[in-house]
Amino acid sequence: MIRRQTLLALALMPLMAQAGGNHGGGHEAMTGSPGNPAEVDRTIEVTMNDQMRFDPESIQVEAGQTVRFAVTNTGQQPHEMVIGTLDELKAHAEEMRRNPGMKHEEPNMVRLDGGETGEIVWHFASPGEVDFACLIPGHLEAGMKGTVDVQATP
Ligand SMILES: [Cu+2]
Repeated sequence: MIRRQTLLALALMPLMAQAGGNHGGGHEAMTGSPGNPAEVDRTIEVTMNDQMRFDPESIQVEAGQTVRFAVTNTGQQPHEMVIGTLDELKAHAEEMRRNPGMKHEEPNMVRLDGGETGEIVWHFASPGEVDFACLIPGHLEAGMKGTVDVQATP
């Protein structure tokens, strides 16, 4: 009986880990929330390219800031910038691999065809590290990701 429960617990563990990586509200406090375009503190320009890179890959902001990411796809292929924790982003990338036709439009992301520009307005509430990535199949795996270092307000 005990052995059976242990096995069940072990079997459930990967599922639980995966569920934790989904769009649970629990992460929101950590990564921030959609920002109010009328309250933007600063604009940061980001480019995405067919070398599967964001430029810059490393961004610093202060906790409490609302940031407008002005994003340009300088490549020919579609790319997207999605903000979240790396676990969340990987789980989402896996979902997209299983459903290639999946359309997703959320305030934490912008998807752009080659040459297009767009923006994300995001409020970084608390200090910590927030990740961003391109979730088009193969892109995150090729290294298309970056981090926002949210520093404590002095
Ligand atoms: Cu991409």
